Amino acid sequence: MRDSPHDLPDASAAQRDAWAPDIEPQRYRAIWISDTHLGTPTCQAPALLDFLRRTESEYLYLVGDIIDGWQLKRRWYWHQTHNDVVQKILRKARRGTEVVYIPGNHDDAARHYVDLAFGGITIRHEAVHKTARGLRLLVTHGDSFDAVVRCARWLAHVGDTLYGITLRLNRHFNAVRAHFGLPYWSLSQFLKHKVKNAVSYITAFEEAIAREARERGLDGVVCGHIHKAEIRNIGDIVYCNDGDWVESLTALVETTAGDLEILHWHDRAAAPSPVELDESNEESFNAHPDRDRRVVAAG
Ligand SMILES: [Mn+2]
Repeated sequence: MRDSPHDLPDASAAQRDAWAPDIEPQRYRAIWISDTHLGTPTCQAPALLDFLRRTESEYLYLVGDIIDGWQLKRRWYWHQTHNDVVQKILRKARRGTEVVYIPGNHDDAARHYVDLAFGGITIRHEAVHKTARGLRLLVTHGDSFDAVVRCARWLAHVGDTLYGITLRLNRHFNAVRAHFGLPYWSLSQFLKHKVKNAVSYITAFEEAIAREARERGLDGVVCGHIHKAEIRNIGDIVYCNDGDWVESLTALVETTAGDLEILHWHDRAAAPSPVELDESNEESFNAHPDRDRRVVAAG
C-alpha cells in the first residue's frame, strides 16, 4: 500500500518521489503516542510523520497533548507538516486502524467531545487496553496525577549546566546582598533543591498512577504527560510512558506477539525527510541522532 504524494508547494520532484516510496510499514498490534504538541514550533512533525508512515497497527492511541491548544491560543502556529500528521492519522482510521484519542491538559478542549467520534477517531476520557497476552492496561494522559510542578522538569534538565553559571552569578548576587546587609543566600543550592524536587515529583507521579491502576484491579498503565518514555514494574504494576514528540521522539508499541516496547525514533537512521522546512523551522527538523536535543518543559 502506498500513500499518494502530497501537494507540497515547495517540494521538488525528487522530494515528491521520496514522499511515496514503497515502504513496507512495520506492523504492531497497538501503538501509543502522546505529547506531540502540534501547533507549536517545538513539535517534531517531520519525524512524527516518518514514524506514522513506517508503522501500522490495529490500535492507535493518541494519549493526550496531541494539539497544543494552550500555545495556539497564545500564538497561532500551524505548519504544513502538522496538517500532514492529522491527515495521516485520519487516513489510518479510514483504513481500519482503531484510533482512540484521549485528550490531555494542553488539548483539554477536546474533553467536551468525549465518547463522540470524528472521522473514525473516538474520543475517550480514558481507555483500558487488553494486550494479546491478556494484560489489562489503563490508558490515560496522566495530568490528573499532576501536582502543579510545572517547570520542575525543565530545571532537572538544565540544572547541571546551570551550576557553573549560578556559582558565578551567586558571587555577584551575594556581593549586592552583603552591600545591603543581607545574609548569604545560595542560588545554586536553591536550584539543586529544585532539581531534587523534580526527580521526586516524577517518582511521585509514577507511583500515584501505578496505585490507581492497582486499585482498579488492572495490570498496568500507559500514560504520557511527563515526556519521559519508560517501561518498568512498580510493584506488581507495569508502568508505561510513551514519551513525547518534541524532544525524545518516542512511542510505546505492543508487538503482534503481545510484548510492550519503546521505539526511539532518534535512533533510527531515518531517511531524510522529504519535507522542505523553511529556515525558522529548521530546529524542529528530523529524527537525526546528531541533532542537539531540545530542552522543553513538560506541562
Ligand atoms: Mn500534558
